[in-house]
Amino acid sequence: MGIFSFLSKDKKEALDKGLNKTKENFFTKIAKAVAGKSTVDADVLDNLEEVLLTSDVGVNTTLKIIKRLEDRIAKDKYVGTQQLNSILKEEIATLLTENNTQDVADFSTPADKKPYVIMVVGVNGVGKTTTIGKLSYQFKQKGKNVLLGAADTFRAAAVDQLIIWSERVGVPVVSQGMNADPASVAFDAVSSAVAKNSDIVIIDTAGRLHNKVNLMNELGKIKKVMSKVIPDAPHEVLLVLDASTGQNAIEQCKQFTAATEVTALALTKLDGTAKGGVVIGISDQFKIPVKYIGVGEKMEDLQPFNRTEFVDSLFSEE
Ligand SMILES: Nc1nc2c(ncn2[C@@H]2O[C@H](COP(=O)(O)OP(=O)(O)O)[C@@H](O)[C@H]2O)c(=O)[nH]1
Ligand SMILES: [Mg+2]
Repeated sequence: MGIFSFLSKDKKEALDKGLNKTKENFFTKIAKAVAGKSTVDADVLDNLEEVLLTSDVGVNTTLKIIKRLEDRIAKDKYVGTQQLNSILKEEIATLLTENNTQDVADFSTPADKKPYVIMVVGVNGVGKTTTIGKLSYQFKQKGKNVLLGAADTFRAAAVDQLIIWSERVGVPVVSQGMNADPASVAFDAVSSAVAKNSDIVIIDTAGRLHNKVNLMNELGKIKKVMSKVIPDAPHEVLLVLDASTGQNAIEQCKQFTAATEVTALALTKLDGTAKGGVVIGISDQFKIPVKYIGVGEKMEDLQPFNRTEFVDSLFSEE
C-alpha cells in the first residue's frame, strides 16, 4: 500500500492546490451570501444562486442545485446557515453522481484495443498538445508504448511543440512537418503504431480553421482515414477544454459535441483560475465523461477526474 497511499496523497495535494483560487472565490462569495443570516431562507437561496452563476457553474446546473436545496429545506424545515456548506457539498456530490458516466480510476486503456487510438480535439490554446504530453508520460509510467502523431500542421510551432514533448517524455512521434495534410499524418501515425506494435497512439489536431464547417470536415477526414487502418479507430475522441474560460468552455463543449462524436473530456488550467466551478456544470450537463483535469503545466500535472474527490477538495478547509 505504501507507494499508492503516497501517490494519492500527492494527487490530493496537487488538486487542493490547483483549486485554491476557485475555493477562495467561492467561499468568499458564500460568506457574503449568508452574512447576517442564521437560516437558509429565500433571500439566502437567491444570493446563493447568484454565487453559483458567477462561479461558472452554469445556469442549468445552478438551477438544479438550488432546487435540491429548496427540497431539502422543505423536508428538514430548518436549515441553519452554518450547515449550508456541508449541505451544498452533499447536494452537489449527489447531483454529479446521478450523471450516468463512469469516472476513470487511473490512466489505463482497454487491453483488447491495440493500438488504442486517441484523437485529441479542441480550439487553439486550450491545452491539447500539453495534455498529450502529460498523457504520454502517464501511459509510459504504466509501461505502455506510446506513439504521437503531429496532425496539427497549421503552425510550425505546433509541430515543434509536440516534438519537444515527445523528447521530454521519451516517446516516438510521426510528423510530416508544417502544412502537411493532417489526414495523411494521422494515417502514417496509426500505420506506424500498428507496425511497431504500439499500445497507444495519440493524434494532435489543429483547432483553428477558417470556420467551423472546415474544422469539422477536417476532423471527419482524419477520423475516416484512421479507420482505414483500424476499422473501429479512433477509439477515443478527447475534447480538451480550458476551464479558465468558464462559460466559453461550456459553449465549446456544446458546439463540438453537436458537430462531431466526442467520447471524453479533459478540462485544463484549473490551477490559476477562479472558474473551476465550470467543472461541476460540465460534469453535470454533458453525458460525456470528464476523464482528465489539468492542474498545472508540468508533466505530472494531469489527473484522472473523480467526482467525489473533486467535490471533497472543493469543500475542504485549508
Ligand atoms: N497552468 C496551466 N497551464 C496549462 C495547462 N494545460 C496547458 N497549459 C498551458 O496552456 C498553453 C497552451 O497549451 P497548448 O498545449 O499549446 O494548447 P493547444 O493549442 O490546444 O495545443 C501552454 O502555455 C500550456 O503550458 C494546465 O493544466 N495548467
Ligand atoms: Mg497544440
